[in-house]
Amino acid sequence: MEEKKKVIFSGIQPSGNLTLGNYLGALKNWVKLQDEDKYECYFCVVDLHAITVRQEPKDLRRRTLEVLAIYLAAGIDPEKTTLFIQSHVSTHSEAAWLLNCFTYIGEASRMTQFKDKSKRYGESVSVGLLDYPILMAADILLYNADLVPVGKDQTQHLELARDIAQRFNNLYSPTFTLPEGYIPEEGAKIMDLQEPTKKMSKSADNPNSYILIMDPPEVIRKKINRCVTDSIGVVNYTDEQPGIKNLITILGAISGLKPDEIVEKYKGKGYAEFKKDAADAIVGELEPIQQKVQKFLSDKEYLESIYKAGAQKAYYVSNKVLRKMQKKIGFIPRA
Ligand code: ATP
Ligand code: LTN
Repeated sequence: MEEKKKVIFSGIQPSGNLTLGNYLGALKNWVKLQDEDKYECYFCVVDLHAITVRQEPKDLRRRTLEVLAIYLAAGIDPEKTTLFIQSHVSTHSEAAWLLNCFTYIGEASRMTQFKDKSKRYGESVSVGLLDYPILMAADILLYNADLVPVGKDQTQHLELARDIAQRFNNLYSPTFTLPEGYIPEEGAKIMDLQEPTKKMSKSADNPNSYILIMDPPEVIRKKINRCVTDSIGVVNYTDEQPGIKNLITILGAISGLKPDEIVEKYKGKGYAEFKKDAADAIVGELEPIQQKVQKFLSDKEYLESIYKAGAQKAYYVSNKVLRKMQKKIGFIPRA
């Protein structure tokens, strides 16, 4: 008999326009994993997560479809992979409630993402933001995912998912697979172009801080040209030069070159040339994707057929696990 394939689950929020960080830290690796043909992959547009901060309804609708189109344009193949929209699969919300009751306030409020974001919103931070990693745990555990490809910023959330899974397994009986993170070597953390000690984020206030997957070539060139570097003037991969280090990471993730190979290549050359090459590489990578995104977005019927089939499959798989959880907790099985 064929051995059971390992399961992969991941998602991106439609909470803003996707950045180069999302692409290099997440999407590009998903495509690689999918193409290895040894995993059963589920990739989701996590719109339930997006509403942990206020969203304009029409923007949320537009972006949700755009994220789906970006998945497809980046090379996610719906023939091989289950692609769906989180809110279309009700098991996620249901399982999140159950898991809430197996998570401690202390654990949830220790999450750095919650602490960072709640600083910004103060007292009016939503309970949803605290609950965010528990919904994420539900996403992952419902599919018994073995591997979760994410950027480095998500490792703490993954550990929480493992802790919750283990707690449930210990209290009842083995129910969930303990998921492992799968953090790419290159591109694990792309930094803000203006403050290169912070991660590049689609919710940053200054648009010069990030490159969007959909930024036109001239905008990409301008942003790279303006990105913060230093006065040292030598292309080196070191924490003392976080701006240059970040560009090396970006170039490496796109070209496959190792940081020291890039440093070697730019020995004796100035930042201007280095920046120009980095911008060329980014444009070269993103331009074909942008064209495909436009093509997919102009075919709403096709998009609909993809997310409809994806939700059906996802519901079927996740509902079995949800029923198991309910049964173990002590709910009366439905007649
Ligand atoms: P926000 O910036 O609004 O908090 P986000 O972009 O971090 O959002 P998601 O859209 O949920 O959050 O992230 C999707 C994926 O992209 C995750 O796997 C995350 O680790 C990855 N990711 C996001 N930003 C970066 C980055 N700067 N570098 C590498 N990976 C990133
Ligand atoms: N919190 C994640 C997005 C996310 C996710 C998931 C990632 C929600 N559910 C399940 C992997 C698996 C983030 O990247 N910001």
